[in-house]
Amino acid sequence: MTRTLYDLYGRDERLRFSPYCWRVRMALAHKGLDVTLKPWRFSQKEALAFAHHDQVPVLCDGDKVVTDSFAIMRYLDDAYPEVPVLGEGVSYQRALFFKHFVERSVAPSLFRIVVLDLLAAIHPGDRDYFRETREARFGCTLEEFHQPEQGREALQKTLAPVRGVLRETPFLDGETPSGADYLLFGSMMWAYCVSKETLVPPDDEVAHWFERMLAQHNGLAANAFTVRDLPAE
Ligand SMILES: N[C@@H](CCC(=O)N[C@@H](CS)C(=O)NCC(=O)O)C(=O)O
Repeated sequence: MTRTLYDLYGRDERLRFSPYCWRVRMALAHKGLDVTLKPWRFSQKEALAFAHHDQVPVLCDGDKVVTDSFAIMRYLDDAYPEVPVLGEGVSYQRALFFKHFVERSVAPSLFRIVVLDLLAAIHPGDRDYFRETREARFGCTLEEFHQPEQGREALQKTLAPVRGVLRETPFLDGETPSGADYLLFGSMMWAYCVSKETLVPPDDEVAHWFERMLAQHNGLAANAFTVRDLPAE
């Protein structure tokens, strides 16, 4: 059976930084499922028309088409129930809470730190679109939104409960990583792929956890192409 994931790429086709695609890639690897990545960029909306969607990730699993990263994680648990990533019932509800925590509390701080590096990492043909849509969303220019120190300070505070868990277990989901780890990792990997900025202090529990996450699934993320592999533009 063919399994394909539409995956955002940037100014180099090897640069894959979407936080939502990363959480799905980690979930697929968690379940030992192979996938072919299909490079996609913002201006290629027509390529997703078959899915009636305009954002990545889009997963095509045989005949089944699934959009939205969290829905894909849920689909993977339904279709491949061994080693669940979100689980069911109480476990699912907690993962849902954590997804909102990551998207509403963690991602905005990361955005403040890396927004201009992100702009530079995006394909040149997508930059005007990105600027226009994100400036409309933020209500200010990307340059005004770029506040790395403020972002780092907010991130440190926001990650306090995460740090609390990591003082007790090596991963957010316990002794081995699962859905919660992939949800947070997706966002941190996004920032790490596009920027060399320090996100959390190197001696922080979250920094150690991030290193452990990079190494998971045979170094799937550790081996990913990042801006560190690119010449300066
Ligand atoms: N809720 C969606 C969000 C997906 C999303 O925002 N994807 C971005 C790439 S990181 C995208 O494709 N954006 C298209 C656009 O902004 O036009 C999910 O979890 O999959």
